[in-house]
Amino acid sequence: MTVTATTPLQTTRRVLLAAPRGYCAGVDRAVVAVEKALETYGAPVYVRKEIVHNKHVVETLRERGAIFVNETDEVPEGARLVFSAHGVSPAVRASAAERNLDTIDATCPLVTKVHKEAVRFAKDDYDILLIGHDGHEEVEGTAGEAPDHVQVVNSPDEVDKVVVRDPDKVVWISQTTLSVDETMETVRRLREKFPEMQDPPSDDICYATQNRQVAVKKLAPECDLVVVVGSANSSNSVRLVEVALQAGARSAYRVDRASEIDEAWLDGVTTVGVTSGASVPEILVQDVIRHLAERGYGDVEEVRTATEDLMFSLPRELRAGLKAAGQGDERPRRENRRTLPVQPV
Ligand code: 2E4
Ligand code: SF4
Repeated sequence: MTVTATTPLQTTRRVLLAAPRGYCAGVDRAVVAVEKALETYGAPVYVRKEIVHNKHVVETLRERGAIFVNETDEVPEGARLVFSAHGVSPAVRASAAERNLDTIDATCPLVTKVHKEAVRFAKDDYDILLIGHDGHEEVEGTAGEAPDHVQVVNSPDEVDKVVVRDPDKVVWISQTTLSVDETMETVRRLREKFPEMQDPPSDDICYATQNRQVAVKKLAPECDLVVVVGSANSSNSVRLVEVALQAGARSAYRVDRASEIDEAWLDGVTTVGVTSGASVPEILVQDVIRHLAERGYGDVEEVRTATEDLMFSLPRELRAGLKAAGQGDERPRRENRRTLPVQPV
């Protein structure tokens, strides 16, 4: 008889908690930018679109005096407007300037990097294949840098319909929050079609997106259920559900908050994986952990695949404003503070 080594059968209820999870450097910077703008200039501070795609963050900032708008023409002439972390096109900047808006640009620097790639390749007259989701704010902003050169490729299945002017002058770039595996499949099919296609100068899918996917992949095969905390319009959070299922989780769901966990999801479940998207405050994850502990899942083990210490300085316009108001731009590291006040959820 051949005896093979197997993992001992897990019989006690437990939680595997992914790390890294939650806030990335770009989200932290954007949320702090709105908080500091409110503290320094007073309410209202206008914000174009959701500063990050998280209901709790948006509701909390709204209570403090932020006014979220869809477009610049909803903002009174001369008022202060923050651009969200997902970035804006030059057309949006121009319309804000026309209205004399005092803008604070909270675009994540890693999104700005992709904008610069689009500008550079358009200048060299490349056909730019932007892998990303049509209608997502980040894709609108990046495509808006070079609308005549960019076409959006939503998925591997869309590769068949891509047409370019010169197959020897094509480059692909991407949204920052995609599934790494699905994007690589899109790139593989594009390269089959356009063998001379150029790669972007560096990874466009950012470090935070990649790290959160690696962590959830590690714990997913052991999980009967994976709970991803994040909002429905948060691309990177939704991708974590897909990645967990592809990596072997028996089931995976996204919730905005603990109370959305359906009791039926826990039927027969021994191991629950928990993670959160890059726009999700840690207090929402801790609520989920408490909720699960009350149902017998009190044993929590962290599964860490990377350590993150990146921190971006605040937007330049805000730093100048803080200096003029005699305030500093320092902030404690994310892990040492609550970015948002604790509220009943
Ligand atoms: C800016 C760029 O892009 P996604 O929908 O995942 O945004 P979310 O606000 O959930 O996450 C933060 C973020 C912001 C990610 N990339
Ligand atoms: Fe920036 Fe990445 Fe965070 Fe998006 S997920 S805000 S690109 S660090």
